[in-house]
Amino acid sequence: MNFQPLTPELVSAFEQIVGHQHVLTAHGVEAEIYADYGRDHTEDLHFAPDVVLRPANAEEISQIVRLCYEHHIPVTPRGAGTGLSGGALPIHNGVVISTERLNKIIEIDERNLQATVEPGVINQVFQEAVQAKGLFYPPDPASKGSCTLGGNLAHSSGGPKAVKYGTTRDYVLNLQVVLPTGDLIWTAANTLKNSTGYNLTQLMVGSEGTLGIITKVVFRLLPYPQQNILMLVPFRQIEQAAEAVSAVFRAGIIPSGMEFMEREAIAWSSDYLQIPLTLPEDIHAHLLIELDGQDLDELYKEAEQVYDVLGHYDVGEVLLADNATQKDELWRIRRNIGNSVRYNSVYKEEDTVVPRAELPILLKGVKEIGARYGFKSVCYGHAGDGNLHVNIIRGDLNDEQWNVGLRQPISEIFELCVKLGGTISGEHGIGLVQKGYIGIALPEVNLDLMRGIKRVFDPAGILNPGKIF
Ligand code: 2HG
Ligand code: ZN
Repeated sequence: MNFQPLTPELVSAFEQIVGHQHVLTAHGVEAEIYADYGRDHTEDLHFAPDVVLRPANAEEISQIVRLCYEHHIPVTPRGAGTGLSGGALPIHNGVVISTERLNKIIEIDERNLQATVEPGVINQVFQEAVQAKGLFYPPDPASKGSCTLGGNLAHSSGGPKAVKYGTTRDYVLNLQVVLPTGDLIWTAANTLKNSTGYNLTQLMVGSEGTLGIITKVVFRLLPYPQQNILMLVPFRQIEQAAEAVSAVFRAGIIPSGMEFMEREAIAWSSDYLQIPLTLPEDIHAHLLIELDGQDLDELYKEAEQVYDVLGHYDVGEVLLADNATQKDELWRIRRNIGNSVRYNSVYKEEDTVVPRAELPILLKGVKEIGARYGFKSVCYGHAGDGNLHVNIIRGDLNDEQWNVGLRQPISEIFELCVKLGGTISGEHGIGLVQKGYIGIALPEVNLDLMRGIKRVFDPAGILNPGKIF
């Protein structure tokens, strides 16, 4: 990649476009603020951009990208920097384009149950805005309070509700995108159905900021489910918690949340949040199960069926959260596991995913590989999707063990996923840190097709270079 250095003429051209106060360089703002634009939530990695630009709208982004295309300057698009595979890291320095100022909810169309939104809107802000109108936008990443919709689109982010409602890609009707040449396009129409040529919308969703910068999105919405039941189920044997997951679905229940947490995950998070939680010695894992809908009586009947299924396992006393405060507390504990692990240690996040009923074999395999190679892991995640987050804890591993020694065991974990019919990332994407493993999941012919698509969209190879492949 023959990138050119940034010149003072280009920096002043950027100032003409976004205004002086929205051009940040290492010398302009406090070092810590500037440094933040060079990291995301991936391990403790940092890459310094040459300049950070904070455009106000799609037209400004289009002008910036056109200049970078003409002058071979690498561009890294950025939402809130909560990504977990290094997607927002400017690994070739150059320009970081932050979408933080594209933070408007343009329209909530109650007639069509659609909304037009800018990418810099925080996920939870959008969820609450539509909920105020009785509408529902289900995708709810653990980081929903800080992550942006643009980043959710870049990875087709999931979250606990994905098990019943699907992920971000299932709600996208249309996208306005700045292509790596600077051209501005809409990918489709604002329709629930579309069979007009290749699906550029779905190609863009999950492309991790490598095929275009999303500047507007039209989402479809659902009516808000007014009722929900939440239960925390303790298991004496960790494998049985994983087995019970698919048993609930086989009983005909589709929960709106089916989260697995091994003992340390729930213990570290409740400590981190200072939320007291009694954990009997003999309890080694929990399932957090949510049922939602419009009719509470129906939900209690479903809960009875779940209890019947759980009766076949060695479970402790089930906690049925019977008020909003208790529900919020249990969800806060689940949503902060990642933060609590980050607080305790640098970690490598392996976002493994397999067919749901294979989870017990995956879990057992991960622990066996950990024992064989001498690393500790804290496992939790969206068990209903067969998606297990394996947090490998750095602890006292030295640089050699951390950066080289772990490659083999991580490869074995991914090989096990693929053998079970799964793959190497369910929601966090490939970005920078999983690049070296993508060949375990995809043959060269598939990767060549993807490289060809990248060349068509980004002939100069300037957009988020060095990611995925
Ligand atoms: C979750 O499900 C996130 O909690 C991972 O996908 C969170 O590692 C994290 O920060
Ligand atoms: Zn997750």
